[in-house]
Amino acid sequence: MKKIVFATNNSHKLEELRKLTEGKIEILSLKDINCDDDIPETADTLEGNALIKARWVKNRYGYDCFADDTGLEVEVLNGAPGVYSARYAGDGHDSHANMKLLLSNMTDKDNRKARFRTVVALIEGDDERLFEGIVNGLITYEPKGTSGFGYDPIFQPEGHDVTFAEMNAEDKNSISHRGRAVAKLIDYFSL
Ligand code: ITT
Repeated sequence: MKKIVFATNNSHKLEELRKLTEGKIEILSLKDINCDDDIPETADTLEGNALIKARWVKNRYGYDCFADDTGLEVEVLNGAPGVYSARYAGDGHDSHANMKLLLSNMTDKDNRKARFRTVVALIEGDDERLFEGIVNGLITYEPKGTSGFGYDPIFQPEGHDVTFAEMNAEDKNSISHRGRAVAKLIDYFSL
């Protein structure tokens, strides 16, 4: 089976990726290659950060790999928090604080349209490639559900009346931003 490193420090993403690629790709984690670096994400685009993470692993550890950078883009906030989604309420990757701030910035907003966008950067040898996945939806007025991670409790995907956090992992994966980007990656590998 094809084997490749997934450059993430987010255990939830790793778990989703392993489910999405089950039987097709063996995903190695950063732990598996003895990397516990806190990879800096200094770009101002998802594409830029995904490439930084993948290049970090390729250049320092030598493995072919891919990385994912994801942002929640809210229409009425001109695309915020976007590339800054992880640090919206400050450093520390605190999902609860991030959701609370987002909901408070939207209390008087009727336009709840938002989308999750994932960019996957793949590096194989000298070859770099990007794959994008998008899911449109709405920001709810309060958090609902306990599955998933990050902003899942306040994101209701288009065509559904529940949030990502009220769906099981398979249902989220089948329509999510990450699921769509990874489907393109699997397609590219012709698996
Ligand atoms: P790595 O960079 O190590 O992969 P990260 O958690 O820092 O992990 P991002 O830079 O892509 O990941 O941060 C994106 C933010 O958006 C972060 O706060 C996540 O919790 C959130 N996020 C990413 N994917 C999500 C998803 O599928 N559902 C809900 N929130 C998500």
